[in-house]
Amino acid sequence: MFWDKKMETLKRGDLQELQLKRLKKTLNQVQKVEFYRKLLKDAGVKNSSIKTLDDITKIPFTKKQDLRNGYPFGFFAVPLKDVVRIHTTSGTTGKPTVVGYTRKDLETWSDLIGRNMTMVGITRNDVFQNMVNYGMFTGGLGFHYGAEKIGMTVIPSATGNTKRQIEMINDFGVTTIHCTPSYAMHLSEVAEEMGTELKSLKTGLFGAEPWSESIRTTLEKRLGVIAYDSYGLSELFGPGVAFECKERDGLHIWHDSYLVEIIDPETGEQVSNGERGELVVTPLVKEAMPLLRYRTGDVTLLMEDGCLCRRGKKIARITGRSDDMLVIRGINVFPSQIEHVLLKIPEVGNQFMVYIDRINHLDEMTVEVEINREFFSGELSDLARLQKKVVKELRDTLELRTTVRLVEPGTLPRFEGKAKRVIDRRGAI
Ligand code: DLL
Repeated sequence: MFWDKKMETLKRGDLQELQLKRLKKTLNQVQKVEFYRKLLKDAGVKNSSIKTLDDITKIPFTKKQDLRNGYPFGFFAVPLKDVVRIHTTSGTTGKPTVVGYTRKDLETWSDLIGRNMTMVGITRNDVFQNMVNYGMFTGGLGFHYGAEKIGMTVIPSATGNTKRQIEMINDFGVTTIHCTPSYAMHLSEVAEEMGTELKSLKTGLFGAEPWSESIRTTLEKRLGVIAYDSYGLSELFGPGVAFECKERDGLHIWHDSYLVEIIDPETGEQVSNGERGELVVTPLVKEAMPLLRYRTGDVTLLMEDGCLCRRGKKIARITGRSDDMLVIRGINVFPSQIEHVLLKIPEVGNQFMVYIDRINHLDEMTVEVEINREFFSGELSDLARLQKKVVKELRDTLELRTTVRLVEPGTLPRFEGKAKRVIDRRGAI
């Protein structure tokens, strides 16, 4: 029911025609936003300037910082009364990035997720446990409504209480799970400790953070699932932007809904075919918050045409980011956020280091920070209190549990050039 065969197997010429038509519509829609009216005017781009898809390079990029500057609703192209849902994306200093959806956007988004799931053979006969955060994170409600649209039996279990999650999988005969790959690893270990086999499971949908082929092999073996990679970002609705098909060799990006470019992050020029670079996307079907040439910060490449499933363009797995954003257990973190939190606590200095490790398959973040003797006696009980305070402040801002180590003043590295305060020891993906 959800295989949109016509859209997904469009011939090149027909696809380009559709994309151009939708790009022009998007160009009209964005002009309801002051930022875009100015951006286009300054760049001398008029509606008539876009005659072919290649003309898109005349339009300047939109960056995450632009969206931040528009906080909260500066990028909405419809009146607030027509916005029926808001999500926010973590990973910014101070205020988050806000994304909005009209009723039609929610339909479009659910359809895309429905298409993803159908592509890998999931049907209304499947029982689906959605083990991700159901709050402002787009992974929860996004997958929930996509799954309901197909008619699956949906269990909105959200995160936490892993033993209970495992019991539900067994008791309800769950066939399909969705979570971050790190949580899936944890789940598999807890199941092993409990000495239980997750016999009903068939399919695992994993995403929201980078993961590797070796993790896939381990997850498939331990959980007894076929594991698929799911990619998306809040600014482009959320999950559902690109997804693996049964071949599991690259992710199909829904080319009728997203116009894709790969650029050199330094020069902003498009790279040659097959070369790695930053993914830039112009969504073609968004109503509440249309965007032009959005720089995702994610590094990938466009793969050769010709997947066995006959669906169109694929991108390779995301191998990293071109900016300094970290994705830790699916949560986006900018080092500047950590700095921001520490600067507000006078008992610690402004020298800090961040270490990211993968321990038992889960990302762990450790923050080392120098104490400030001026404000702080150094009593042991005070140290313990201060340590707890820093953990709490970091958790409140980042929504992430961290380990905090307080160290003597003057012991952390100082930098002559660009500071390198983040050491990511998770290894190459
Ligand atoms: O992570 C949306 C999502 C939810 C995708 C559930 C898949 C599953 P944000 O919180 O806005 O949205 O974070 C988006 O996460 O720019 C990537 O850097 C990273 N990311 C998402 N999916 C993948 C993936 C959701 N499959 C940011 N592989 C993106 C690697 C991913 N990185």
